[in-house]
Amino acid sequence: MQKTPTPDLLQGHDPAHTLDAVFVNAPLRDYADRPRVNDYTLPTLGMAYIATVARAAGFNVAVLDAEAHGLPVSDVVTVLNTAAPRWVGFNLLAPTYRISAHIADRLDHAIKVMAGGHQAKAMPTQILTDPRMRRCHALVLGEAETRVAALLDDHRRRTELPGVMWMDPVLHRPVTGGVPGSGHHLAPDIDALPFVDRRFLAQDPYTSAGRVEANMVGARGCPYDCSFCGAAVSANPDITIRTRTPDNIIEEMTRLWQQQGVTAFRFVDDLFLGARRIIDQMARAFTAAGIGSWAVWDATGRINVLHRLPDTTLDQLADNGLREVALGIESGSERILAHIDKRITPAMVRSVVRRLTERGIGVKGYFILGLPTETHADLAQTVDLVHRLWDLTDPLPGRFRASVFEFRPYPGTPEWDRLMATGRYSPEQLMDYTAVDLTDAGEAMRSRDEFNFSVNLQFGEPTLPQIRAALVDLTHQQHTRETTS
Ligand code: B12
Ligand code: SF4
Repeated sequence: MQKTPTPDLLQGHDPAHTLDAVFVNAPLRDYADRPRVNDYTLPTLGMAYIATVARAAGFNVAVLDAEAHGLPVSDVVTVLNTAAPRWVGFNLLAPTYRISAHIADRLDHAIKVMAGGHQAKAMPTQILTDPRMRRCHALVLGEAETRVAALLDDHRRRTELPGVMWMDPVLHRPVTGGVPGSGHHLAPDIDALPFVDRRFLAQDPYTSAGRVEANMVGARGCPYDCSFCGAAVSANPDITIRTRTPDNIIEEMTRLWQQQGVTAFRFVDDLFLGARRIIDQMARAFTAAGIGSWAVWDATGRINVLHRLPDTTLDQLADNGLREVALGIESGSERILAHIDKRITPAMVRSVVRRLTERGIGVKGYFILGLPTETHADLAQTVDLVHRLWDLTDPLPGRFRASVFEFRPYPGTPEWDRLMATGRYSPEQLMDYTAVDLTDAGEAMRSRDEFNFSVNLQFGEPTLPQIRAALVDLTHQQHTRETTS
């Protein structure tokens, strides 16, 4: 018998009082069709920030992470209609838009909808004119903490808020709010924001191999323009790049340690180790605070920036507890790296990976197969680079692990614009993300099943079966290395 979904799936609210809002992270696919096979996903920190600020402003709000709970879409609708909040908010990413719109369409009439996230920024008009989003009273472009709190207040008007859009009922076209002096909403002071209230998160802090771990956002925005990336600077002209002060970050880490026993942290933002000045500042502050004596941490970084760092700084980062750096390597082909504006070379990659792993710092390298214009030779060079990095790091104290994805276009990115300019595709084709079931290929593919989706178009020479065979092979080899070492 199927279980009735209960509002227990809602996180962080006060169940004794009426709900002002539920913020929903839609599932990547409908888990009624095929259950989720993975039991961990990174937390939705953006929505938790919004919920934290709304609570501080006096509202009773919850987060429903339908991806983390692996919920069927019909259960999400039932939970929301049963909870009957005044508002439901959606974090729209390109691949989760379709499911989010489907849920919004089935909400009770009394519930108002607001939405934000990358897709909101990339395609606002298409969203507001989508009949399934007819109850969308506010589409919030960009960082939304203070504007969401204002929207929940019935006395505040959306017309006052910059970057908030809705469908004008008289003009029948999208309009945008904002009055002089309201610009501060667009780039909240990230040191002044409260620390994320983790009661809004389904799986954070969490325990892994006996250690309590937590995810954090250390910075916002990225100055680079990698052609495939939703965080690319040209896709986010509204974002002011900011890093939290080292003191503010250290205070949150220390509190998590003292209150919840957290001793491992993962900075999930675009580019925590992305600029020399910030790295030097963080390293000095972490050393002064003795972070390395009780914590380990993982962060995103950039190869060209790390390449320019002196050995002494890398030594200091290792002493500070830096456990693993996530690096976008993407391709082993110099031509493809130039085409996607990555500003790195395979030689730089090898040197940075060696220098980090020599110091015991792990490296997680992200790769994309099937990028536009990729040739068979380019794909072979990527596969070869992964093997060379495994071989290079095998005798060294730090591990290298490869995480391989199939290319998917996202609206608003430079690659999307380039593909559209060819005249060969429609937006609907480029956004037709469908789950690809590679779980027959074993445990390695099951553990990352939710990330296997595709628009099923061939953008270079290798065919989709060839791309997926290479992806499965590399993922399988990576898994075998981890489980047998
Ligand atoms: C950590 C991360 C994840 C985590 C957590 C995702 C999550 N839902 O929060 C995991 C690993 C689970 C993940 C999964 C996926 N991710 Co991801 N992820 C990121 C990453 C690196 C950081 C996100 C983050 O925490 N930022 C910091 C916070 C403060 O910002 P934020 O999340 O954007 O939230 C702010 C605003 O967007 C807005 N907002 C957010 N939610 C809402 C809701 C409402 C109601 C409103 C009004 C506003 C609003 O206000 C927030 C606070 O200021 C970004 C890169 C980036 N720059 O965003 C990619 C990114 C967002 N991910 C992306 C994608 C595509 C995905 C996946 C679909 C799969 C994939 N990687 O290919 C899945 C989606 C699963 C899902 N349902 O969440 C793309 C989005 C591209 C696009 N145009 O849609 C990005 C930009 C990276 C990329 N590949 O280009 N991701
Ligand atoms: S891939 Fe990384 S460096 Fe490139 S634009 Fe995206 S976040 Fe920035």
